Amino acid sequence: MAKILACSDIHNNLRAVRQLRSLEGNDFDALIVAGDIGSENTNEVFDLLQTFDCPVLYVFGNWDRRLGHRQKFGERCHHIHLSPVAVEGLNVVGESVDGIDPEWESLRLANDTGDPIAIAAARRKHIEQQRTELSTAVNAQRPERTIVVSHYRLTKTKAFLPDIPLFLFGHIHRFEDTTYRGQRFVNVSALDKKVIVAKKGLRAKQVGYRYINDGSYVIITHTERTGFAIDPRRFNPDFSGWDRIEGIFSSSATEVE
Ligand SMILES: [Mn+2]
Repeated sequence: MAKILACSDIHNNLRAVRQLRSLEGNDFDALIVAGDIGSENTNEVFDLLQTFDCPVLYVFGNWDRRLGHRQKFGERCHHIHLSPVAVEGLNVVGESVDGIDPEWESLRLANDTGDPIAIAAARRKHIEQQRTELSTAVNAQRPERTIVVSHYRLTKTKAFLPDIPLFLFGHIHRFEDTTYRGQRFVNVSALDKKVIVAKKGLRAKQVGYRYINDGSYVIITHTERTGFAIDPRRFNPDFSGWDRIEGIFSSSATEVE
């Protein structure tokens, strides 16, 4: 049996990672991060994730544009972009379209004629090329036992990854578990999920808004006999004494401890 913890969208929120750490034990075969780690305290985030005592497999998202594809964050951390890692009878592989990709950087320089249309065309070609590489890497070894991880939900997967049973993604901060044409798509949702609140009975406009982090993630188990089971979990913080404020995001709000 394989047991995997999958999360996403950390957005530099170290406290959210500490909360996750305090909620879960060391019985995972792997940890998966579906992007948006954040580039402000990346090393601290990975140091904490590595305390789970298992490989940390990640892809990049739009918050990770300043991070290098080949940057090293620790012995146990693996950027799984086009690069499968074996986990208890499964393979886990990913796709990063964000971050500093040395292959694209050299292509971009070679194509730098000052023509933005030519650059855009080269970029599209490069992404297509990566999809082909991903498809080749996946189909080379038991695609029916492979999990594909990306930050944005992949589309048209029946065309280039037809035998993959499970896709994990993030970016949209909402848990989702859907099956489409026999393939399962799970939004593992956000560890960093700030809910704006105001003290019950007080006039928020006068005393200011606060936030409570209601992060969520999933636990994935896999057995040969029963296939994949997805168990969504959340921090479930105590909202008693607070009113949730919908439709407002206050960047000056401080966290309720
Ligand atoms: Mn994102």
